[in-house]
Amino acid sequence: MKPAILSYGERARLHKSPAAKALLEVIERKKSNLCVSVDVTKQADFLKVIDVVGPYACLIKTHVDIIEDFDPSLIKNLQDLSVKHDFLIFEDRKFADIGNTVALQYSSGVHKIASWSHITNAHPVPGPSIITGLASVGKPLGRGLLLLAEMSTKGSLATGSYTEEAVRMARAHDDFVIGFIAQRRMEDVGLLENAGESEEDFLILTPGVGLDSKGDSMGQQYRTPEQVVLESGCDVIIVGRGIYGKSDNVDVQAVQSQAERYRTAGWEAYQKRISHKS
Ligand code: S5P
Repeated sequence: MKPAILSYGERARLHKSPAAKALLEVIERKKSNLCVSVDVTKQADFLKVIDVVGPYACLIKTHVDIIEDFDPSLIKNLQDLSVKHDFLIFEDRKFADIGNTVALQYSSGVHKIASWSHITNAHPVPGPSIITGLASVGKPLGRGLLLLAEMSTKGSLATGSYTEEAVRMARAHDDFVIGFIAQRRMEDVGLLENAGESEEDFLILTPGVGLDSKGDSMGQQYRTPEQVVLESGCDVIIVGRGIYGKSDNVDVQAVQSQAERYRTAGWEAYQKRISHKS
């Protein structure tokens, strides 16, 4: 059965990846398919936003390298919030180098991403060796990888045969790749005719989501949760500025009400999707 017509809970029971299973379970438990992208540059703002949005999110997406006053205590505080509010952590590192280098970037350096991030992502541009490099570090820890099969930006080059190759790479490494950053479902992408019904269940996490704006001045393009989850069949909406607003002036009340609003919009779109198709 196609994942888009199954509930998150049913998919959690069927999934063999521990990271995908954990994400699907938290989505079902919290009735939230909202991932909040917390792209702020000060530790205090970062932790404040996460503490406010945590109850509404299944996943918190980080860019740890933009934190100006980073020190290792931040990771401990982030992990404590992840337990307090029951969400998973996704470091949006967008690895893009040879296997040996990405393995080092993932395991080592200041940030030691693999030690705390349940999910991370990579560009497929180097070919399958990027997956084997990252898997050598992440698989023993039960982590999961998303491949960037498409991007939300105007003029993205991740289209056509590039997207198809990303999907083929994921299929060949589905013991570590749990899904895609993409704008739509990928089940039919790159399949030969007569390939038959596939059993695969790749999660689709989708950025470029906004209820009040169509984009920004730097090429970002937004669609609504309904377009993303109901019309395009995606699983998780990724929302950044639509929720936290201006990063230099965090308004706790506003952040909380936006998180609630996006969570409701994402969940209602999912409920419509599974009731339409069953
Ligand atoms: O195609 C993409 C892939 C990603 S991961 N487009 C994106 O916007 N992202 C990320 O999602 C981006 O790096 C940012 O952290 C977030 C979108 O932020 P927003 O403020 O535009 O919602």
